[in-house]
Amino acid sequence: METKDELRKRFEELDLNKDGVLSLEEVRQALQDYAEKHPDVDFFSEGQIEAYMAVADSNQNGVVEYEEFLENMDLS
Ligand SMILES: [Ca+2]
Ligand SMILES: [Ca+2]
Repeated sequence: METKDELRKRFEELDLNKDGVLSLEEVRQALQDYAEKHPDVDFFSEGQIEAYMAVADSNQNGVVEYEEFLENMDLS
């Protein structure tokens, strides 16, 4: 179980342009990194990335806020 500090750090690493939210492009990058680190995952198709984004972005404003990241993104 990660601590909140670690999750915050993870979020900031994923937030490449440091605007405080994760765009589709940043989520795509995060999923590609995840796939690289997990041999059982080949890659994420564009459809999978969009589906993931749709789940993570629960208020549907097109970006993933930190609160949504905490609730929905269990990348580790
Ligand atoms: Ca960002
Ligand atoms: Ca959102």
